[in-house]
Amino acid sequence: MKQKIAEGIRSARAIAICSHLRPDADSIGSGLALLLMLRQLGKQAEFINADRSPSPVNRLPGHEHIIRGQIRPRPFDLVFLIEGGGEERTGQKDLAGYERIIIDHHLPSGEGGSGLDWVVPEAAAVGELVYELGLELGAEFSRDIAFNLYAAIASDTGSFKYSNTTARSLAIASDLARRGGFSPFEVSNLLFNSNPPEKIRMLTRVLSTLETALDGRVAMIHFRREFLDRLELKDIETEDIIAVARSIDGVLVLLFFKEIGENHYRVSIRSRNEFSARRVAQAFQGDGHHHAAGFFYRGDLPGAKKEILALIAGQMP
Ligand SMILES: [Mn+2]
Repeated sequence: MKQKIAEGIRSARAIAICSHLRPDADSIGSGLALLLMLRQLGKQAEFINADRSPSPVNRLPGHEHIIRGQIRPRPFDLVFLIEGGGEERTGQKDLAGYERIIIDHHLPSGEGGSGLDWVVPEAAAVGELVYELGLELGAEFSRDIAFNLYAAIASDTGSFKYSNTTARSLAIASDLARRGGFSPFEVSNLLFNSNPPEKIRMLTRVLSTLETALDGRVAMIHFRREFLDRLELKDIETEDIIAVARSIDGVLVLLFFKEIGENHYRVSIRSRNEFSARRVAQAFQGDGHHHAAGFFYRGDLPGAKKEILALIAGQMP
């Protein structure tokens, strides 16, 4: 597949890249690395995103190249969709008529781009796939390209700690650090040691909602919109809050409820071992990976907890 994508790139002149809404370090880092590779090849390439990047993702090298808005009506021969296609995922209102290629490591959820979609669920991050594509294209891994790809992988693996980390992830990361001439700590420092104080205040509020259920095998935390009221934060990046709550010994499932409207929640599920977060999410029309998935829930919080816990209880080993 990557050979075919490389051919597609070689024969295109103008190429757009777009990531998903609420972009993370994998989608932005991978997209920026691809952008820089395409420009290196002399392509007229643009990275166009509907959503603003949260901090610290907006400090990745080259981030200033990203244009906010819609791809339509600009002319492009090829559009890369990083981590999923479809309007709901990308925020792009009109992609029909463009030649599209999805590069993703989530199982496809229906909205394909073209016959050239490249989806590898075994990859820890899209950063690993863009690295492979870079080798195929014969790209020169400049410092910024390598740094962005390393950041993409480091972020999606929680600094190479999560269950998705493979020997391949480590080998790629090592090669990137060597080619890019940066120290891994520079990336860790940017991604993990750059929290504003407000973020830590938010963390204490969310963690104070901690509850456990089903004999300590399920942990639940929630975020209320009013938590933001006295803080200057516009939105929160939740992955590290989730990581703290799911680190509790004996917890197999973590549920994070984020209030996004009146009686409307985005529910993130994280699981360990055999327990499938994805199966729970699918029962509520959501999707994701085996250990990380999510869905939207309409209704009040006590009702949501009751309904979801009943389902989880039925799936516990
Ligand atoms: Mn990812």
